[in-house]
Amino acid sequence: MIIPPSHPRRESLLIREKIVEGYRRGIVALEGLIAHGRGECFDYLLGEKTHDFALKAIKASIALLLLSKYPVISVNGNTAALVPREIIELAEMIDAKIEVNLFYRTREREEAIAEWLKKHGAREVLGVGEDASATIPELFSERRRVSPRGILVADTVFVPLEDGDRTEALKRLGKKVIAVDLNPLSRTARAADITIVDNIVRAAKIMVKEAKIMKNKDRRELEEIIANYNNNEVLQQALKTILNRLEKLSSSKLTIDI
Ligand code: PTJ
Repeated sequence: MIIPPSHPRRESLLIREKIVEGYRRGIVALEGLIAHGRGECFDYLLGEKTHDFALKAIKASIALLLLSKYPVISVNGNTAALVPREIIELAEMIDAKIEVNLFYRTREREEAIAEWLKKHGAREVLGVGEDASATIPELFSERRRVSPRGILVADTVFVPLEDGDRTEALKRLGKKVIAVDLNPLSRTARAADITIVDNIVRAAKIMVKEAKIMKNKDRRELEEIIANYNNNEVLQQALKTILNRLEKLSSSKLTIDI
């Protein structure tokens, strides 16, 4: 679909096209289109920009990933369709494994995602076919199948666009969990150690940039960033931002461009 450069919702429509294209390529699940719509709604409420609370969470995430012994980036259909390059760049920066982990798992989608990531420069993609031979206990969705060289042995798992059950299951296994979720009320957002309330499209770019800068910081500096981080406060700030924005808008004359 051709979206004219002058279209006021161009950015949002281009992102939507990536998701639709991902669906056509067999990367995104049909349900992924619905999940994207929910994300769009929260992004709208947040003013479609990266707020300070998200930046704080991004910095804490990079600090944690750099300090981790075995970080793994868990990739689903939506993430692969939206930010394949950024995921690979980030993995290189922080020396992390990339693993495909799907809620609506099919062999075809696992392979399509791995192939898509490799096309964008990934050298190794875990969690495909027989490689997903281990299971996370107490988890009933197809997300329970993980790679014994990846999520199973990870100390920190970065799970953009996750479902709440698995975040809780990973926490019970003693792992640190970093999530990206535009919905500050979701179970994932509440259960993760660090929640980046931002669109993965914006957040992933900033994560790569921050990783490049923070890679040179010493351990003590990184530990201090984590020690000063409070995820509950970040979620409260996200909700307050939505609240204040709506409060302001509801008491002023509404124009088309909110
Ligand atoms: O590829 P699969 O099979 O693993 O399936 C992936 C989806 C996303 C369909 C699956 O995990 C799912 O159903 O997720 P949920 O429970 O709908 O949660 C997705 C969360 O991501 C929601 O809270 C959305 O608000 C949020 N979200 C959607 N798009 C974005 C987003 N957060 C950040 N950036 C986005 N672009």
